[in-house]
Amino acid sequence: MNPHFEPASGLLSQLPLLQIGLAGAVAHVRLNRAAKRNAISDELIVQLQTAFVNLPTDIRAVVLSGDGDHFCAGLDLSELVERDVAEGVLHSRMWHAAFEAIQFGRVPVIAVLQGAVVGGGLELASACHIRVAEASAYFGLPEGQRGLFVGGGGSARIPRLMGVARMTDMMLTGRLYSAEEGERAGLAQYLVADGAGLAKAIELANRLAGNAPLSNFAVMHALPRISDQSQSEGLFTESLMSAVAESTTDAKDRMRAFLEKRTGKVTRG
Ligand code: 1HE
Repeated sequence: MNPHFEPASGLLSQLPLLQIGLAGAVAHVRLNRAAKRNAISDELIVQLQTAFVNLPTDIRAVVLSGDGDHFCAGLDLSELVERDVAEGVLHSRMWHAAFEAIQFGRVPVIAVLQGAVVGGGLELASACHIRVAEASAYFGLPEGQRGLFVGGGGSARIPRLMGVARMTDMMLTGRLYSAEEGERAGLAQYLVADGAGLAKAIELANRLAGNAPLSNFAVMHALPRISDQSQSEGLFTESLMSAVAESTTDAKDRMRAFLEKRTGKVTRG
């Protein structure tokens, strides 16, 4: 855990498969199961959901990372062996609920990716809003080789990042994407050196924690829904969302600050 982060207290400190730290408006949630390469057991899924629905109200952004050399090895395969069909559906729905709490929660989430980002690990990463990949990261969907299909929302989220054709190829052939290829294909938005991911994600989290909360909410909640709508419905939703956002005191204060030259310009410097 980054030394600037204070360990969370209360319920958030009682989730042993996660390590949660708080620093100002940013929470750092770390998968704490390096011995099993952060494989996602039922217990871990429940703890992830608990963490994301119980974030302190003053938290405005989250960094999600995995302890050790790998972000996440996906589904805990040791728990899969005895499951019947009905249990399988419920299990998948449990993942959906947890990852919905991440994607459609209150605050944006930035994932730090290193080593294996595979199977359910890639599904978890794709439920986050921004992904920072270290050079060691690699992406794969070995479900095809394991006799499985994605069950954690991957079929809905991953094609929205990289397209159906690329995901089909990954699943059918077992193809792995390197960090660089993943960044080019849309699986990650930032590519950094090994060991530099957490600092980059914290920097980004602090930056977006300073945005108007309603603007962040609109990006997280309206943008993916508008992209699911027809152009006509999407444009109408956009008008409603933008009118709501610009009507807030926060927006008016920020626009006034620019007009009165009290705030920065949009420059590259
Ligand atoms: C695991 C898991 C796991 C590691 N479930 N126990 N996911 C996969 O098919 C990926 C499977 N894992 C791997 O390919 C490798 O473990 C890694 C490339 C990620 C890492 O390799 P390595 O050499 O660093 O570690 P390791 O020696 O393979 O694993 C260390 C331990 O973690 C070992 O346990 P140990 O008791 O022998 O020490 C492994 O058994 C354990 N481990 N990965 C259970 N995934 C909602 S549907 C989603 C469907 C999927 O995600 S399918 C993809 C599953």
